[in-house]
Amino acid sequence: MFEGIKNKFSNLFKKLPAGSEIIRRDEVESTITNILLEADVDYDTAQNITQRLDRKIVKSGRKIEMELVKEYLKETINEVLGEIPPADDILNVSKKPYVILFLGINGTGKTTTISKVANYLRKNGRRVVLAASDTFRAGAIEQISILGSNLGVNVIKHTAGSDPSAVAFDAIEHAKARDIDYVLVDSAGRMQTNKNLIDEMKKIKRVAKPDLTVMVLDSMIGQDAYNQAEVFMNEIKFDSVVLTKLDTDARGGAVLTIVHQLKKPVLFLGTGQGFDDLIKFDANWYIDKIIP
Ligand SMILES: Nc1nc2c(ncn2[C@@H]2O[C@H](COP(=O)(O)OP(=O)(O)OP(=O)(O)O)[C@@H](O)[C@H]2O)c(=O)[nH]1
Ligand SMILES: [Mg+2]
Repeated sequence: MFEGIKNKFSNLFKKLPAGSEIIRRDEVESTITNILLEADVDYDTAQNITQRLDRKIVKSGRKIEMELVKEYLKETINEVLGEIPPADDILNVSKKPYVILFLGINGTGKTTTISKVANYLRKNGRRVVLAASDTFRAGAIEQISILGSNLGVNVIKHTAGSDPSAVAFDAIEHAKARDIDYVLVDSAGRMQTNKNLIDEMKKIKRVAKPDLTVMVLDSMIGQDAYNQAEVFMNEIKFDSVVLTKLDTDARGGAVLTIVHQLKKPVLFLGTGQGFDDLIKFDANWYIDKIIP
């Protein structure tokens, strides 16, 4: 994971042996900007990071070692990630059932993520039910039913084409009647038109009143992930983001763009197709992964 960005930073910081000073500040900074851009960090965020870094370098005087630049870079990224509060701990909630709605464009990994989150909750001793609220895509109900049965988790479903909000509503009633802790609501990623999709999401939100709305974004599409989220955000409020497919050659910089531009925390990272391929996002872990 994050091999590209990690190797580039590693090469940059290896260039000068320990103890030697950097000679061209501007060169180091433009290299860092490029590494960030190549890792799918958007231009504004990359600039913001290098400007802050520059201020730290300038402040510490003219003679500066590469080792210190690295520490400053880590510090800067930590500041960027710390500008918004981290995502809520979904294990530590006071409402029952706690309803989580998963949104996103088709194929980003919503349904797979739901199965992983269900697995995570189950492993932590929580009771879960799934709502098969993607009633639009052929095969979606079957897909989530199979995942549910493999996990040993109940799936509330209606027939294909039925009202997604009604499915969510029933799943919540089911949870209330059976003392179930969490309802995870799936949703369609595509409908006849984008307007239909957005209207449907709004309706599910109105009816299910989710305690947490999670936007699922595919890290493989780089910059577009951010653009997609922005479109959604203007229409439907969401609380946090799950970034999927980080096990592929996705470059991982989207994390910084999401936090800096969308001002939303990253809740989980998806790192594969299996139930256990889910990592709870942590800023220090991320920084250590991208800067060796
Ligand atoms: N490698 C990898 N594949 C993933 C990950 N998350 C999801 N996928 C795959 O991406 C594809 C789409 O995943 P789904 O969970 O069906 O996506 P969705 O958002 O529910 O798609 P729609 O229901 O069509 O809107 C599947 O083949 C998943 O196995 C991940 O973290 N890593
Ligand atoms: Mg799906």
